[in-house]
Amino acid sequence: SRFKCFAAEPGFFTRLGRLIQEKAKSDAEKIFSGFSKTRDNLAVVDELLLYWNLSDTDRVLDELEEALLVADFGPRITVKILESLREDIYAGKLKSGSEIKDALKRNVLDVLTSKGLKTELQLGFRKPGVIMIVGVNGGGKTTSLGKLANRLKQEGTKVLLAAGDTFRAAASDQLEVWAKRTGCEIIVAEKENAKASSVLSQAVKRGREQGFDVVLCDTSGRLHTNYSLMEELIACKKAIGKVVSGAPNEILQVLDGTTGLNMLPQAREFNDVVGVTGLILTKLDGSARGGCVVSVVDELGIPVKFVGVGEGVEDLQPFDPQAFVNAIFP
Ligand SMILES: Nc1nc2c(ncn2[C@@H]2O[C@H](COP(=O)(O)OP(=O)(O)OP(=O)(O)O)[C@@H](O)[C@H]2O)c(=O)[nH]1
Ligand SMILES: [Mg+2]
Repeated sequence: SRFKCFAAEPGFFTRLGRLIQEKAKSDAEKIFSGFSKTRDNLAVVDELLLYWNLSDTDRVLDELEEALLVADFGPRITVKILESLREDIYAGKLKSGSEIKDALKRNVLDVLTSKGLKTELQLGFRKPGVIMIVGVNGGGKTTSLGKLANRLKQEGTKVLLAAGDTFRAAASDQLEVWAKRTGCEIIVAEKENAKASSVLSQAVKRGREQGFDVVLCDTSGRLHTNYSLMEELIACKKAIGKVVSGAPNEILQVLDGTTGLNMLPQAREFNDVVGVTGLILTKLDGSARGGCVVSVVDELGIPVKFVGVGEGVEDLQPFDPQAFVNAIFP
């Protein structure tokens, strides 16, 4: 592949991250269709603004507020955006419905980009780059890991999967299916009751010895309130770091997009315990609450790196703020 010839050069992972990110722009249709439910939820915005006139402003802004809250933008951002629109309307800076809509889009984009958060994967300088996937049960960790493996594979990288979910019996079988589907190698526990941390550290060792570019580590689902299981994650992180210093380079937390703002407490807790470097918001195709993407970035200051917009292998998309804004406010 066109990527492989750069493999020995410095900047390998920077280029890889950028290449993947650029795909989001060429694949804006997937993002667009993935956010259809949220877009339907926000269609009222167009109706409101189509017939807007100055004397109507307070009523229209009240209804706009309602629409943003229903789509889970969260009270803080909603109030902030509405205040800014109100001010600009009464100052005479926004003179038509379409100008108001453009300003709304600009405001949302600002929230997503103002902190300068990096949406590309950051895999450091050493091989293998290690990504650990964490989150509560059933959020879509293993599926997202499989889709990510597929994407990395498409860029010509050599990927090793690590079945760190030693808790659920069928978990490694599920990951083996993804290994076959994507043509990646996989490390699973050699014996029953193996510790997750030792499986992951073995995998990273093998990744280092056999020249893998990236090791993707699955972990079992756990509630953020379960202290001993959260401790296990710390042990996994440490064990990986002993093999390759600076690893895991990315700790990506998977959040179920259908839960909307309810994802915030678990996101905070995981971040406090293991230090989350990026978020993957899944199942947005089944959610009308896609505004949570904006509130989660604003509340946590952690970038959304990928969004899951369907069950297919291609349906994990790099997050592009502009494509997202265009998808929800067409
Ligand atoms: N529609 C849709 N479904 C998804 C998406 N991501 C994951 N799923 C589905 O969510 C379900 C759970 O996915 P898993 O990947 O097994 O979740 P997990 O977090 O690994 O679960 P545990 O390992 O049990 O904690 C599966 O049926 C997936 O197909 C998505 O973006 N869109
Ligand atoms: Mg899983």
